[in-house]
Amino acid sequence: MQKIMSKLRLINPNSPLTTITLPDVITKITMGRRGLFMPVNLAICAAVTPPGWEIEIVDECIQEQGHSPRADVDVVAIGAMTTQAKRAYELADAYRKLGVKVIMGGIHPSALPEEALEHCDAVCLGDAEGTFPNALNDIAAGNELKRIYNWRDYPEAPIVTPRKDLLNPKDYLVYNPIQTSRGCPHNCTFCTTPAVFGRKYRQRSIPSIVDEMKAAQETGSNFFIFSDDNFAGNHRWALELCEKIKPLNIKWASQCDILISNNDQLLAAMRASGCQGLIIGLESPNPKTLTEAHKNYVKAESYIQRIKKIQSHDISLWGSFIFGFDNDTWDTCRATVRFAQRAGLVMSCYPILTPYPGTAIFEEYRKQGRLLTEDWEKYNGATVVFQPKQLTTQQLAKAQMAAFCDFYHPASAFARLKLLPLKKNSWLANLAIYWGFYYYYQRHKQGRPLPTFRMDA
Ligand code: B12
Ligand code: SF4
Repeated sequence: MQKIMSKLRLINPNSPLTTITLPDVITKITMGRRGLFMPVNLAICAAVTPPGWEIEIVDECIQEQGHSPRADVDVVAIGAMTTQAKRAYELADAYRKLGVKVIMGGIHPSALPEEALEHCDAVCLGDAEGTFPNALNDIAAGNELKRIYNWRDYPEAPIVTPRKDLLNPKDYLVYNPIQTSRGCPHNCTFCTTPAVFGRKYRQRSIPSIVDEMKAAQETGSNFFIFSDDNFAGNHRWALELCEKIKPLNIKWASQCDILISNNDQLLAAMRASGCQGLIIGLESPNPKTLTEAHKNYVKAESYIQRIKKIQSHDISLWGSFIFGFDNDTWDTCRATVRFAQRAGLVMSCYPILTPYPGTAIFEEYRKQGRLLTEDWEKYNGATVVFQPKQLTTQQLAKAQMAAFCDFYHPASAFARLKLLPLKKNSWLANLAIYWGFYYYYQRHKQGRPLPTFRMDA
């Protein structure tokens, strides 16, 4: 039997209370699940932890009461998106006061390592696979921890299979996410993926993906979300993956860029391997906005034709748009929602433009004095944290809500989804989201009417 060397606690800090992730709203729209997405990042950290460590994962996002730091472990490792950073630092400070060593990683500490180092002993930059075991080995060997473990120093470390056995699938709506690749070859100026990880597209070994799926099938899972940045960053590899997973007879969904519409062979292989739907970052149907966002690998004028092509393969589309670019007005935001309805998207989302640290627009807005706050908790896509150009902050916030409420209104759902052929899951998701907004306005906004673009700004 392996001797226990030390105790390790991995923590997913609470996300701030934003509209879409308010715990009571989540519980309502997910019919009882406590969280949306299993924290795969920590399950990966657990998977690369060297033998001999006793591991516990604490997911604050599914807890009613926050986690209370206790000095009953030797090391705490905390992951954070930007919106989780404030809570992550509170936990890190509290653990350090108790004399526990703290390691931080994830997208925010990777973007701002110097800031994170004010609260922890070491930062793992980028992917955990190479960095995290080395940090733990240094602790186990009694070596001094380096301040920074940089993933670029471990280029050979492969993407591993996460230890999902340490989490309870019943806690999550998406209880079986699978990461097949990381990164994106594009360079949109608002996106943290190329800003923090560069543009190198990293693929996981196909046999390890297939094995992870087979193991999940044994526990009754047959629907998978591929939680990639861009499933189609390498068409040849994606085609091979589809061919290998086809015999598993599964259903899956993922996100990718719209250039997939160029490749009929890949689209057909995706559908044949069980692809039901794709989330595509469209940002805006306005060509000026795409230019502003440096999303120059595609022309907005070609969107409808590309969307129709993907839909013709019987793959449903979820469009992701962003509100708040300098070109945006109340009217362009309304036009975006009307576009999403006209395009027959089954789902869509409208986050508020957020200048995440590390991105080009963060630097640009900071130089222009347009950042209204650096309270990271507010960097959640549901709060206006910069001064928009053609809208007030209130108008921008209202446009986001009007977009969700108009798009998911049952009449809009009926026009997009029709009754036949019955898209049961899309209907359920649309009604659940509309119900979530209705509940939110009743419960948290004193019963005020839902915003709509039929009103003026
Ligand atoms: C699933 C997902 C979610 C899930 C939950 C994620 C979770 N479990 O916490 C949900 C749907 C809830 C979500 C919400 C949001 N998300 Co999100 N999400 C993702 C997505 C698609 C996959 C995350 C994932 O599981 N990745 C797989 C893991 C393995 O990758 P990873 O987290 O990067 O982890 C690796 C490294 O970063 C590192 N690492 C990570 N943590 C740690 C910890 C330690 C200790 C160490 C050593 C290393 C380490 O090692 C890991 C393995 O190599 C990513 C995009 C992506 N592909 O990563 C966006 C992403 C993380 N989300 C993002 C954003 C912006 C949001 C929202 C703010 C969006 C919005 N407007 O609503 C909200 C936040 C809402 C809120 N109130 O909190 C951004 C983060 C930007 C930023 N700077 O914070 C991302 C990167 C997408 C993007 N390109 O912009 N999201
Ligand atoms: S295509 Fe998507 S993932 Fe890639 S850089 Fe642009 S926004 Fe980011």
